[in-house]
Amino acid sequence: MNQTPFPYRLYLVTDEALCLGRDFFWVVEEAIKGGVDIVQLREKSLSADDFIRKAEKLKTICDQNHVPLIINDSVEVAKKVDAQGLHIGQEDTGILEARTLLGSHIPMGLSLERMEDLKKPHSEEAWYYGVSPIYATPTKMDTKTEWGLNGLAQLRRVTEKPLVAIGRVKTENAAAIISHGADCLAVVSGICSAPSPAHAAEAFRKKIEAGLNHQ
Ligand code: TZP
Ligand code: MG
Repeated sequence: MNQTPFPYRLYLVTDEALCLGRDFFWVVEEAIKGGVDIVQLREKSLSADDFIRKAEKLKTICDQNHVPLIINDSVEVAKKVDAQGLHIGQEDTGILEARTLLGSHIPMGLSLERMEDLKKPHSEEAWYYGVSPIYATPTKMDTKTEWGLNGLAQLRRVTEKPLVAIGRVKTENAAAIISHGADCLAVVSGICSAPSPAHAAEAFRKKIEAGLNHQ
């Protein structure tokens, strides 16, 4: 079982297309200034070389700000840039295979789409679970299920792993998601597309505090 601590509360999952034409790295730095404490680089259409270049630059920024950088899906990129973690979904490289390629020092987040995913081989090796999606979202159109608050609360009862909720997480529902058992909120559009990513992150942090007070 992975024992790497997970003290993070606000997880920025990046999508440059949702940054409204603003500089991608500026958006991430503003978000960190506002309270994002972990960042995931999620790229679906870049070439391997461009993905690595972007990851290297982002790693420098994250290192300067003492925030871990997690790479979505790509074992190769995570290895190349010495990322602090890898995030994998149910359809991606398995945890054991990723570990063989990366080494066991790189912790891995795993998306759970339904309760049964918990029983799949090696799911207990994950560093944290992505509760995916908590709500359906236009940012990711290929999801088939939704956990909702009740599903999240049920999951909370059966695992002590850190739970990271993702999918239409907004300041309006943030406190409720935390009070139903999430440890951390993962946000794409709510920060990337906000008029001020820094102010948006600050607002999320306040809601997270409120939610923790009602857990
Ligand atoms: N995985 C499940 S939902 C999602 C991902 C990457 C996208 C969440 O985006 P948003 O804009 O925060 O709803
Ligand atoms: Mg994936």
